[in-house]
Amino acid sequence: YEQFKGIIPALITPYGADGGISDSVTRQLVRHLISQGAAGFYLSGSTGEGFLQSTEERQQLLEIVIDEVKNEVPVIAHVGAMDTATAVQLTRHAHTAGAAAVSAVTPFYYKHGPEQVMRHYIDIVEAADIPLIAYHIPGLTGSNASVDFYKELSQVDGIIGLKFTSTNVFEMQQIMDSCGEDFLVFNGPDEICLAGLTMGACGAIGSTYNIMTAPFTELYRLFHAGKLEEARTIQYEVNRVIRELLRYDFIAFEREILRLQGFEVGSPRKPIQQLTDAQRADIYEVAKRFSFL
Ligand code: SI3
Repeated sequence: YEQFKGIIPALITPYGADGGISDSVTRQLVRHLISQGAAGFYLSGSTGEGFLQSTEERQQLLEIVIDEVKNEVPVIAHVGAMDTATAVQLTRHAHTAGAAAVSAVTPFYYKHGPEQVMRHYIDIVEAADIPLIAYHIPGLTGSNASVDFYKELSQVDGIIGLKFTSTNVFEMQQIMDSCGEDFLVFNGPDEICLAGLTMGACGAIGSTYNIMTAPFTELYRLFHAGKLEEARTIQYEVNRVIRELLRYDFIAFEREILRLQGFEVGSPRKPIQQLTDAQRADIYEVAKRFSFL
């Protein structure tokens, strides 16, 4: 699974004037991000608003991106859902459409025990011949699976890794140590990308790589070249932008930056924050200050 490495944007989903997925802007954005160094794409995750989309839309987005990307970089389809049936349906589709892997958050809303969560993942991985990357994001799912749970999960055939979105780097390292070298762990929080790489993450999947692919790609390169101080300087720089971003809903903020850069990605779906004119003016100043324009 050598292909899964580097900086992978959790793609913002471009919406057109009719509110549906925009074929042309999706292609334009994906092309642009590849030119900036994107090492793959992660679709319909948290940033991609997967849970605010219909099953058909998630499938449509995947087909567009795969068609545009061809085999240049791997495309990972997030198929996570509250119910196993939807996740299984999306997995079968992702396999047919030619995705490199699927990924799924732990099922949320209802509180399931570890056996049920394990069964959910096994049902997904048995649905089609496509590798699965589990997705740990306790801040959003409310489900905090343990290191021992992931150790067991890593032994299931076809489950090749975990996207770890928590700033608990010790827990991340414990998962890596328990699951073995072949189990891929992706850093989730962009603000600690370098810390995650230092612990042993194979790459990073995140939201701000939609707007800062190039500096993060450089950080990744410097880290692998052993130039830690230079990599740290970049992490500090991007974190100044992330500090501004955190004053807003991250999706609303990133969409506005992309819009200012000429990508008409549309507004996020409600109930995600809809920006006022004053907020747009503020983000415009941030964009100028940090040379996005
Ligand atoms: O699935 C996804 O869209 C992600 O990759 C989410 C990603 O891990 C983001 N985390 C959260 C909680 O949304 C980060 O990229 C995050 O937006 C960023 O680090 C800024 O805090």
